[in-house]
Amino acid sequence: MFTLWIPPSHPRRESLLIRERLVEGFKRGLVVPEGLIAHGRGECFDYLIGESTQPFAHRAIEAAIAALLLAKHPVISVNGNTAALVPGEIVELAREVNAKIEVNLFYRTREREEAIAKWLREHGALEVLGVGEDASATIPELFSERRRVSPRGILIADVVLVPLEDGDRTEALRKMGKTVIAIDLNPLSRTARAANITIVDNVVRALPLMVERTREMKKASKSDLEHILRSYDNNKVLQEALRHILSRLSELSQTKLTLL
Ligand code: PTJ
Repeated sequence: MFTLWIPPSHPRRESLLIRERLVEGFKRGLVVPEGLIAHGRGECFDYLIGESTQPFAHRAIEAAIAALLLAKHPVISVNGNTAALVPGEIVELAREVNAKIEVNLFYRTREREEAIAKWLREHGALEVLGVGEDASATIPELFSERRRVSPRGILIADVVLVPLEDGDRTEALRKMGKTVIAIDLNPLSRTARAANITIVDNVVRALPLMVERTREMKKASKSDLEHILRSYDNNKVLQEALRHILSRLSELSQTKLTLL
């Protein structure tokens, strides 16, 4: 496999390995070609952020976990890219917060639904919703294939975690009164701006962190979790993400950039 050819000392090794996971996911029929393009867009923003989890993302993660732990029917929505990048962490997080896992695809085909569900089961999922006849309910005002959801999952969910989403669905879910948590490297995307809580970070960093933080936060009282949620301001978090990019670029623009 190509990954064997990336030397340990390669300065972009991590990033190349993540790419390889997506290419593998593409070959397995989990990821669509458009998903590879979407990843490239994400990589660009990750460069701007500095490829590390920033304080604004930590705050959003904390609020997201509070929302998931307080929820009656939490659901983690999974698309091709997320399944390829963090399958084990999705299963672990679902277990920690007692959430359902539902496959929800923009480019929906029965083959992909089943391939993703099988992949998640191989990573420990006991139940995966949203496959075949199970996706029998519809989200009003949504015309993409994402409108089809499970009546036992997203339809009745009060909190939905949507890593790597499209803005339309986030808005439609909000109109249905659901709390939407997005993970999106682009703080300017419609998803990022429409969600209740936006974690501006790479899913490969955010998901493992969420699992770790959930284990700690499960010990907190209900009123502490409610306080975290009440004092969270997504607009401030998005503004901070942009200010972080601005100051980073401003600092970089005054340093020596050439390598040799
Ligand atoms: O698997 P499907 O059929 O549901 O299709 C999935 C894709 C991703 C193709 C579909 O949802 C899509 O077209 O998404 P968009 O509109 O391109 O949005 C993807 C968003 O995710 C963009 O804002 C990217 O910046 C962001 N993104 C890409 N990779 C990552 C990411 N955010 C966090 N972590 C990443 N690794």
